[in-house]
Amino acid sequence: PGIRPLIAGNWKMNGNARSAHELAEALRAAGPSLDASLLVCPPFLHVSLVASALLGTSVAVGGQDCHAKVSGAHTGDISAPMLRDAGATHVILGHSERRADHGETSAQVMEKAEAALAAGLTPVICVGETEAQRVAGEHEAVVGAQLEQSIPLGFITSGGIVAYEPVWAIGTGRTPTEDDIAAMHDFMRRELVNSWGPTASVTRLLYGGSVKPSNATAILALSNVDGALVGGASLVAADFLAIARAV
Ligand code: G2H
Repeated sequence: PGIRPLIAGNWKMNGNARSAHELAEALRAAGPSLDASLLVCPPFLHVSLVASALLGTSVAVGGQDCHAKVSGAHTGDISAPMLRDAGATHVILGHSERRADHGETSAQVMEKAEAALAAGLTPVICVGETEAQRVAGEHEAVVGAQLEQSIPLGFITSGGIVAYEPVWAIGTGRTPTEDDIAAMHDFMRRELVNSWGPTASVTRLLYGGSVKPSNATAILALSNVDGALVGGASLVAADFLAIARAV
């Protein structure tokens, strides 16, 4: 109670200008009738056009990463102020695909989150264990360390969002059991409140990893699950909205 759920779409490296625009148009009308807030995170190239298409609606737009610096000689990178300028209000940071494909560390995620906050963006920091870590029973230790090492000062008080995405559930169609999700979200809540105080009792904790219309109702009903970070199913407007209606 007290936390309005957030359904966030991570479009990853998919689509083109036309499909991005069509997806935005399909979400335009739906926002006001939902009990959840909506966020979509297109590829950088499409942030501006999606933000324009969603201007004046309650659907927020975010990037999928940002650089820790404001500007400079960083070929191929995009800064937090650039995202803000393009109409974004949020940015996903430390997604496991960034950690795996680009070797991003929690320390770098913290720097990026600081840059995002300084630019007025709300960071969505992703954490999660690998399958080997889960099998070894290290999932809480891993996620606890990621939270400790990637969340900067000011994140909790600024409404920063945390997404739990077990790496082995991403894009695989496999999801943890409901008990496992609830246990991890309860653990994250305890850790955050221990570290940051009572303000963290209203920090949004999203679950991500193969969320789809068929499992959304059960997942979104779990204790301390305040929304979802949706990949594949966010590329189909009807599926994304069905997940939002499952709140
Ligand atoms: C996890 C998730 C969205 P998917 O990466 O961030 O993707 O829903 O395709 O598993």
